[in-house]
Amino acid sequence: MMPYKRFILSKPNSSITELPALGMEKKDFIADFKQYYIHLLGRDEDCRSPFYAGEALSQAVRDRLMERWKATHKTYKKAQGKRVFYLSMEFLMGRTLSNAMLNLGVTDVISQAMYELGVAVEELAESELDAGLGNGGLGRLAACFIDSCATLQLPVIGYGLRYEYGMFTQTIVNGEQVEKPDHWLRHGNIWEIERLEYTLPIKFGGHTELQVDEQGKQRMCWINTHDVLAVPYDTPIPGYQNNTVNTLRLWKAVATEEFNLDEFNAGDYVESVAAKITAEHITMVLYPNDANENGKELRLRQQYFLASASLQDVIAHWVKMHGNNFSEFASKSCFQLNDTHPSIAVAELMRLLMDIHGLSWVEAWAITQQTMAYTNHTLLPEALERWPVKLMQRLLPRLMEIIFEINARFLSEVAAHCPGDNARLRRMSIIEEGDIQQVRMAYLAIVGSFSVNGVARLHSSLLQQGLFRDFYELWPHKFNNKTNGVTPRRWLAGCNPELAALITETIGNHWITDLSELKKLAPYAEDAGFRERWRTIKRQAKLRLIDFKKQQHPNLHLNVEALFDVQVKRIHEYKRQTLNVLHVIHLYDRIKRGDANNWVSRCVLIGGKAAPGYCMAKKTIKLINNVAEVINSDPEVGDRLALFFLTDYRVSAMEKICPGADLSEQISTAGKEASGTGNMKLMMNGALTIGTLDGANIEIREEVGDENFFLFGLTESEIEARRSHYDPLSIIDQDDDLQRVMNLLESGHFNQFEPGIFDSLIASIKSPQDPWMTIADFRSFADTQKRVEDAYQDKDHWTKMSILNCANSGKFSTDRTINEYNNEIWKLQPRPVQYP
Ligand code: 26W
Repeated sequence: MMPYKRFILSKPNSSITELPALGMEKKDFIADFKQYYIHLLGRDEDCRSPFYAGEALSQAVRDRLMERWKATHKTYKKAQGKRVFYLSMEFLMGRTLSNAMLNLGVTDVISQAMYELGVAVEELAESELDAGLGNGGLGRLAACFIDSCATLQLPVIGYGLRYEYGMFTQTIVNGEQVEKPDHWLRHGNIWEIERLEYTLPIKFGGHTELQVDEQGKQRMCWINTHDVLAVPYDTPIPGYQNNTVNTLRLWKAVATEEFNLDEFNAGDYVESVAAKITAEHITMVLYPNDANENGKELRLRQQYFLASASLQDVIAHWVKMHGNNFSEFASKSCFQLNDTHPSIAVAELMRLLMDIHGLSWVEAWAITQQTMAYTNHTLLPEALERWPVKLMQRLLPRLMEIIFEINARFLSEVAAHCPGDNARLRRMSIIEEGDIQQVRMAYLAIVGSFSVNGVARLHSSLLQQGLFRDFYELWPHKFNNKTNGVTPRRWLAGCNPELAALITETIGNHWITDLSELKKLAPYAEDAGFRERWRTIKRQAKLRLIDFKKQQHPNLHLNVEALFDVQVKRIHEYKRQTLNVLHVIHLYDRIKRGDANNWVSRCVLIGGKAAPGYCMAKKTIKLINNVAEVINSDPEVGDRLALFFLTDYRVSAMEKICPGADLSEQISTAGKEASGTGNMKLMMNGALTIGTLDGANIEIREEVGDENFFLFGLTESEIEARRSHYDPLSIIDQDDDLQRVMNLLESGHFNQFEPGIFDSLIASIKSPQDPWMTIADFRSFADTQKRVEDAYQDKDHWTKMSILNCANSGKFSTDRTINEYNNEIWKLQPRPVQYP
């Protein structure tokens, strides 16, 4: 029997599936650990690698997850309630072991158990590779969301792709980024379970044909396709100490075993076996672009593969429970689309309901429009996905027909609403006309959904006034905001156990699942003893961050008393790492010209990956490294200023960085950063923000108060007003400090033996067309950095502000975000899980 054919036990016998609950005490973990280490893995005392001990421990932890996973499954099945399916091309999960221990509530028990065996649990946890199946904010948000869904006991399933290679590993060679493939599965992945029995076929290519079925009904058939199999791999997602374990289901592409040999003659045997490779390419690698759609065919294949596999899976489950009756499908399902990446799901759901399950267009469209919800994550026009009609016709002919029909019906609705407004029809059409006809995926998503949301208040309102204005005028009720968050389990309790312990000692432990409780810390900002403890913990975290940094730069000396100034995020012009560098050069120049009275030592840490094809972002990395080289090796600078590039920024790196940060740089051009979430992690761990009025910074400042936030820069409307007469050269002319900075840059001070390498970067910031207006914000940035230094000199006051930042970060828990999604969009009932 093919393993992917569903097998059913003739009469399910409960004795197969019932086991007594596993023990959760120290002795139980010691016994299980030994058994896995010795029997399963075959290791002994000669094996010194933390990896195998980590595997044995993970296995023991996984067993505990598994029992609760089954219990959760049964609970949801019994309830027969509504479910949500979170469709995302990215889930940036990071490491699993320590988070699983935290959420199971066994961190301390296991540390003690391992200690007795002479093993340091931290070392085991460190040996785990990151699951880097995402680019940045959007992927990490998906990971934080599913943590909160499980913690809130909501029946939500994450659907994504199981990339063989995740986000590339970044190395730096001669100051430049060099990408190395991330083969994260090379040692296996203990957290996943292959589910061959739920394998599904996915169609590509072929053509459509109208056929008449047995009942004489006409049905569109999509035939002569090249099919690829989608095999699901499930990962358990535990809630925080509540017995809920939800599912993240990731699809792997596998060639059909038949090789379609009948299509070929015997002479094509090798070619047909080789076709297997093409099929399996689909989930081979994550596209490392974070804000630039690049229209590659393989990417469209990935998107359809995710959408079709996930929808077929949901529908197969529905049919198993309800037969071919879809009358309650819409009231019991919701698909949340993480950006436009999975939005082909709108057309795929239509296809499955009509062509496979025999519903009419009207019935299928009603279901689609009641079940799809779309989240937008960016305002940058270059990030908006469009697919050539020609490509879609070739790859997904049936879907293209359906999209044309959706568009025709939609445009007649618009025409009825605004008779005679042809310009509007043209603007709103899902099909963009022009030399190359293209499908505008964001418009398809809006038309097909009942909810459209942005990810911070400013972002959502800019969507309504700008990018999606016509749609907002037509359907104002669809539009809403859901300000992002981060999970406090990973981003405070897990990554900063010392601070978490102090908080729990002070206000109890309810904050872990109700982050608004942190408000109770505010009065302690006035308590000198508490401040002292807070400072000590921050200092310890800074020392650990120095240690972490030493792994990359062994002969490095960092002053723990210095202000740790951190900017970690993808490298992009709109995020303005360049502005940060200009300021560092300015500080360097001040030291060199002897303007260093009352100096505040500063250590600037910048980290992030550049998309491999994004030249300007790569130049920015080179600039950071070159400036760092000059500054760090200048004896005159000493430990007053240091600049470091943090190589290979990723989830597990942020877990070490955010506890040790004093200052969080959130300096994007106003109106460009949809939300930001690194800003929230840093705030939660007591960093102060220097930031523009952009994305969630606005709400962060609102929560913490202007006096505890360093605001600078032009506002979104000022930026837009300035564009027509932006004159960076005259700004440079009128600012001595900036002029000196530009002179240093232009004279080749940082690239003495590499003439001209920064010319393009310099030209772009000096151009009146610079969309990011870096030069416009320099003065205000430098002045505000001066205020930061003055504030840092008053240690006590700084600590107060640090405490207040943490105390007022409660809003930025994804528990709050997910409650809003649930109350306003999903409307799920929590389903508590009893176990044992
Ligand atoms: C087409 C390729 C592509 C891939 C990813 C285009 C665009 C993206 C996303 C826009 C990348 C992303 O991560 N966006 C970020 O989403 C976060 C979560 O909502 C926000 O906090 C960030 O501001 C936003 O840049």
